[in-house]
Formats: sequence, structure tokens, C-alpha cells
Amino acid sequence: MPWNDEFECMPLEKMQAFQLEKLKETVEWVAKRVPFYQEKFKKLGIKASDLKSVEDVAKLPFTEKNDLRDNYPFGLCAVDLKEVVRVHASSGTTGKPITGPYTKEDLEQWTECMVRNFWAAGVRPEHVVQNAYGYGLFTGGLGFHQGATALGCTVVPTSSGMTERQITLMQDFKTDVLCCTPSYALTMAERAEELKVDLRSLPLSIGMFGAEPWSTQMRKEIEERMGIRAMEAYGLTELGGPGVGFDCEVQDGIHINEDFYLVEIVDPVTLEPLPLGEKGELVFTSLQRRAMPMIRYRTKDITRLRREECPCGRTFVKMDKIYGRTDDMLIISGVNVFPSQIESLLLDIEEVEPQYQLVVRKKGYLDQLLVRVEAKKEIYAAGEKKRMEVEGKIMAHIRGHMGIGVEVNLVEPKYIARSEGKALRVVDERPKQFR
Ligand code: DLL
Repeated sequence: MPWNDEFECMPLEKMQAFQLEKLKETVEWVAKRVPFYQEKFKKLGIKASDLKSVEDVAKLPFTEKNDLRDNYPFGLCAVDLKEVVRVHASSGTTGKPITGPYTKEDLEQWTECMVRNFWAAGVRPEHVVQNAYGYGLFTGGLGFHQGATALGCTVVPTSSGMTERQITLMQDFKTDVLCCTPSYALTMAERAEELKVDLRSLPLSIGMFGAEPWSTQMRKEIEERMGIRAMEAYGLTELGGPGVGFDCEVQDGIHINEDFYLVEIVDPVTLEPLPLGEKGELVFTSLQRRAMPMIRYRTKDITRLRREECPCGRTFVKMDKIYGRTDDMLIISGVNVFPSQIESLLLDIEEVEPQYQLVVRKKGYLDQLLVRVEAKKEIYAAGEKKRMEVEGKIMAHIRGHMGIGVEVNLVEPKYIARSEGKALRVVDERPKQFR
């Protein structure tokens, strides 16, 4: 049974009527208070009363990350700062940070979304939750903290880092649930193995992972190495942080909290809305946020939406695991490549560790990809001939599945820096003008 079956199991027609009402309210709210949207709506000649169905959201203008940067820090804020009770921020990889302000009501809604996420993952009030997402401006730490606290769990706010201490606390406090990025979970699993701590024999049984793309194969790897079920959490600072979407016990697709977020998939080039089932860029409109509502926010995340009956009973639309971000997508020999695709192929190879990095270089006019992956200790020690054999095997595996030629470099164990937050998977060595 879902946490909030009134909304989580709402029939589609009723949900869409609810969404339309909230969409109109949101459009009216920002039209009155945010000059950025006022101007955009005026230019397009659109008013809240022109919206007759949820599909009419396509009449509204998009919002992009640069709009948030240009209006840094509070230019898109729809309320007086007096009403803002919290501000999160995300630095991203380039430029100014973007801000995420919340009213008291926004925080309550966020908590509700996070409680649904915990509940769907199988977390219950009697559980001990170790929260190893970074606390601070990043939304992961406090978002998971609020959700677990509201559910009544015993929260251990470790934040990220100090991996050995994480493992000790897991043993001492009998942690049931671990929250962190999937790459940090892998770092912990590896460290525990080195310390001869068998995580599989501990009470730990649920992981709540997100904040970065990870493949289904990576999920299986983490589940096996930790003896847990690895559940998904999806969200972004611009839309209030984690809690936008989560998976259920079926582990087949991420349900979107549709009473809070209206979701679309658009073609990232033409920006035309795409029908259900087609792969494209995720776009969200917040339906109930007050401090900084977002109209058609382009996430740059690529996935597909599916509306199907889920055995869990939730009627919320589902999205596939995020394939990757448009800004991480590489074009190798004319083929679009997401790091997570290479990740899942590397995980098929038993001679390597799931620690890798993709280096993009320019050769003439073409982009070339070098896959750096760590060899298992005994493979590395077996010498150069063995290493070349494994490199050849990986190249053939990638060519066989993706039709692209890549260079593979088997590196020594521990060559790649271990992640405590979001892993750095792509190293771009192309001259600046080609990026
Ligand atoms: O990463 C919020 C979050 C915290 C989500 C903890 C889940 C858990 P940002 O730092 O703003 O916010 O980064 C948002 O991270 O656009 C995606 O590209 C990526 N991302 C987040 N969750 C997932 C996921 C947080 N489950 C960006 N799978 C998003 C794949 C994810 N990518």
C-alpha cells in the first residue's frame, strides 16, 4: 500500500483535472510576481485562462538553467525573502550556482514527497537510516533527513565521506537503510571488503540511491556486494531536490509525483513534445511550489515515459532510469553514447572492477573515446600480455553491442579516484572550441 493512496493511486482523469487546476494557479502566481515570466507570457500572449487541458502546458515557455543563472540569486523568486525559510543551491560544473528557495509550505511538500520515496523503498518507522548524502547546500542531505525524520525513523546524519567511520557506524548502530549516491555506495562496499567487514551479514537491507546516472547492471552489482535492495531516488535542485520521482518494490521504472510535478518529454533539438514511449528530454512544471515555481524546466536528462498499470497500485506515470544527460552525451563515430551504456558493458567483464572513466579526445575532426577501467588485482598482476588480452576483449564487447570503436586502457587497481558524492565519469580533453 502506498503512503498516500489518495494521490499516489488517483485515477488518471481525476489527476489530470487536479493538475490543470494547479497548473493554472501556478501560472497565475508567477504571472503576478516574477517579471521574467510576466514578460515571457506577454510575448506569447498567454494567460492562465487559456489553459484548457494539461496538454496545453505546451503553450507555455521553457525555462532553462541559464535563466536561473542570469537571475541569480533570487530574480525568479515569487515571494518576498521574508517568506523564504531555506535556500539550497547547486554549483553545477560551470558558472554561477543556481538557487533553490523554499517557503515553509514548500518544505512540507518536499517532506511529503520524500516520505513517499522512503515508504515505496520499503522503509518503515522502526528502521535506522544512515544518511550519507552531503549535508549543506546540496539538497540530498537535508531532503533525505526530513523525509526519514517525518516517517519516524532513527536518523543517523553522517553526511558523505569518512568511509571507514560510515562502516563502523553501520555495524554499531545496526543500520537498516543507507542513503547516498550509487558511486559512494560502491566506494563503501569496496572499503568494507578491504576491512574484511561483510556488509551482507549486517542488518543493512535497503539502499536509496540517486543524484547521478547509474546503470541497471550497477544496481545489481551494488545489491550483490552489499546484500541489499538498491532503490532509486530522482530529483534536481531546480525542482526542489530529491523526491521528484522514486521507484517502487517492482524496481521497474521511476514513478513521478504527479500531483506536484507535471512531466513532459520533448525533442531536445526541436523542443516539440514527444508522445509517451519516446526517448527525449525530461521537462517539469512544478504544480504547488510557491517560492520559486518552475514552468517547463528543461532538465537535460534523457529518458522515456510509460503509463502502465503497476503491480504496486500507484497510478503515477513511470520513467525509465535516466539514460544520461544531454551535456554528458558523446558522439563517437556518429553514434550517441551515454556513459551509463559503457558502464553496463564494462560490468559484464569479470576481469575488471566497476571503476571507470571516459576520456574524450579529438583526432582530426572526430571525437575519440578512451575507456579507462581498473583491472582486478590478480589480472593486473598477471602482466602485460594478460592486460592486452582483456583490453581486446572489452573493445570487442563494446564494438559488438554499440558498433563503435573505442580505445581501452586497463589501469592498476585504485588508479581512479573514489567517489564520495557524484562520480566524475567523463574527462573532456578536447580543445575548448570543440566542446
Ligand atoms: O542530485 C538531487 C538528488 C539528491 C537526487 C539525492 C537524488 C538523490 P542536483 O545536484 O541538482 O540534485 O542534480 C540533479 O542529477 O538533473 C540528473 O542529471 C541527476 N540525477 C538525480 N537523480 C538521479 C537518478 C540532485 N536517480 C541532476 N538517476 C539531475 C540519474 C539523477 N540521474
